[in-house]
Amino acid sequence: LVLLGDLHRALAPEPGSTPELEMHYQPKVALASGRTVGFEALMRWRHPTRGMIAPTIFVPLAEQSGLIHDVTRFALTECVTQLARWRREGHDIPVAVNLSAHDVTTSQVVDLIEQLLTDHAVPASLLEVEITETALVADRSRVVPVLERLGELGVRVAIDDFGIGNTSISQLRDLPVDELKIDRLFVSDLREGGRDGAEVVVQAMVDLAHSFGLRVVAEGVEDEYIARMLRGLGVDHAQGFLYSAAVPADQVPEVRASAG
Ligand code: G
Ligand code: G
Ligand code: MN
Ligand code: NA
Repeated sequence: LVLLGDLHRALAPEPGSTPELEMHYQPKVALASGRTVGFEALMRWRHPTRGMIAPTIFVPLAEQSGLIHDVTRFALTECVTQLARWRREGHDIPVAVNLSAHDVTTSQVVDLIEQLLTDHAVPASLLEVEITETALVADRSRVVPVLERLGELGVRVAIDDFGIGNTSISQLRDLPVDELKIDRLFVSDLREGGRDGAEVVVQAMVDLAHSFGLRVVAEGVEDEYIARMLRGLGVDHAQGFLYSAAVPADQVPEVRASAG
């Protein structure tokens, strides 16, 4: 209850007060070249007395209380503003924003995205959204038209945390998405001495995704051994502590230098 009021305050800060919410950026790296090809934006809450509060705590709280649309608005506004700033500095590099299941059952979020891109003169091709597999299939008849509108705008859509939901192959085929992000559970199974058959599972996901024309991203890549395996399995992009954790925007140039 205390947290809910606090989240409200964090989302609508008094002018001149220290901002509590902030987006951090984790690089996505092309496995073939080792180059940074984009970023995933992850929200951070620096609470004045409780310290850092993880999104796994406050996002569900926001979803239950109806504040999620304000959380999403904050994330999208910050990211589009940052995209515009990077563009001015000569870097056209895509950023992916996580959307909640609650965001994608109506097209309001598409209107917001369209408005932000127009206001900041940012091309839609630089913005991507990530939606969990579970959210995508839970309310398909309402979600699919929203995804189609995003596609018409030119915003790319990724299926997040893929593999832990129960999407059938035909459901996957019919989703208007561009990218599939393999959940880090399957990625960590690939570690040296990891789970038997882990490679076969990831290979099947890669082949399925590629046969539908989707790009494949592996999440939670923590060591070079796993990165090598993923490269061999044909995974396109990777994200994880091997490359960098999520960092504030002003630390991103260093990230790019070390990854490039
Ligand atoms: O970076 P991290 O461990 O803190 O993220 C934990 C979870 O919180 C991830 O599943 C991520 O998708 C989610 N998350 C992070 N930032 C946002 C955000 O801006 N919006 C939403 N809806 N979820 C987010
Ligand atoms: O669910 P989603 O993919 O949106 O969230 C990404 C989450 O994974 C964030 O909490 C982020 O901090 C975390 N993360 C990023 N890289 C790694 C990694 O290499 N290992 C682990 N264990 N977590 C990671
Ligand atoms: Mn994500
Ligand atoms: Na994920």
